[in-house]
Amino acid sequence: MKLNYRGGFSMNETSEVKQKLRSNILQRLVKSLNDTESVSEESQQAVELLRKAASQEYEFMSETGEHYDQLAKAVILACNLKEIQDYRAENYFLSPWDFDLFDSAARIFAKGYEPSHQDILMCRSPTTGLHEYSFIVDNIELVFIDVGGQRKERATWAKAMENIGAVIYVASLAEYGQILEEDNLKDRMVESMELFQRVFHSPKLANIPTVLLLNKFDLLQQKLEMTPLSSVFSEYSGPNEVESAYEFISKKFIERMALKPSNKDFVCQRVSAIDQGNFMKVFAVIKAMLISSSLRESGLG
Ligand SMILES: Nc1nc2c(ncn2[C@@H]2O[C@H](COP(=O)(O)OP(=O)(O)OP(=O)(O)O)[C@@H](O)[C@H]2O)c(=O)[nH]1
Ligand SMILES: [Mg+2]
Repeated sequence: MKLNYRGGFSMNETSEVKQKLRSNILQRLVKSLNDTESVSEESQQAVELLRKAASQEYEFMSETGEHYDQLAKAVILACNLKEIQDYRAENYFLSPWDFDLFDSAARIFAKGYEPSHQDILMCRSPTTGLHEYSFIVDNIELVFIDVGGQRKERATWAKAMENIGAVIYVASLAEYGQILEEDNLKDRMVESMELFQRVFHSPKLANIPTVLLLNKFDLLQQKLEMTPLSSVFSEYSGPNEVESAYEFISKKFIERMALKPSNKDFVCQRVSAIDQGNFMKVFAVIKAMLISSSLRESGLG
């Protein structure tokens, strides 16, 4: 939305993203190293440096700081370690997204690096609190309220639900077979389906049109290759391919909605939030639904 309706990102936002991307790589690398049994003797020193840097990012991450060159070298070395490559190939936890990020480590840690638009879209930045963004789209002002999805963030949702025109619920298609950061017994997709049911049937949202965006469609193929859908949903007997998997997943979400009667407007769309063209097409569908819904409400539709 910012790229299309706000002329892109400010210098501050770009520089913040640069630090966040570097931090994303460092933190995920250290997590992978902690989960890996052992690394060869000659890599130990680099690994120790990474662990130290991960706990004292402020000191290590400044490009002009005394440790930066050493840190950048250690990151690149670690990303290319056989142990990490093997771990990445096998591990359930890592989303396919981590693959791209680790492969881009040399570029992202190069001095003078400036994030591209695509890099900015790739940056993981968990939302805390409520954030309002306003956009003018075809002369209509749309105000979006972004809330965090993690459990500790959900207490803020009640406030965000006041006086809204629609709910946009974003769920990932590529997170089945991965656990929550905050609960290592819970599958992310199952949690997301249960949560969708609660949001959809929340008394506060009765009659509020709802859009379900099944996101990360671009990652589904890769995800299926890594983790067959039937290994998580034993009832799935279809082929391990994108269209059939999408149909099954979307049906499971929609079944949750149908558990109780409701006659509010609803639309479900597959989407890839990092693909600008695709996202704008989906956005047009959402806009059409909202306009027809508000016309109906005012008696004009
Ligand atoms: N490949 C791909 N990556 C995506 C897509 N949508 C989001 N991502 C990436 O997924 C990561 C998670 O994005 P966030 O914005 O942190 O996720 P969020 O759902 O807002 O998370 P919370 O704020 O904690 O609720 C980021 O690195 C994004 O670049 C997508 O459609 N395709
Ligand atoms: Mg967020």
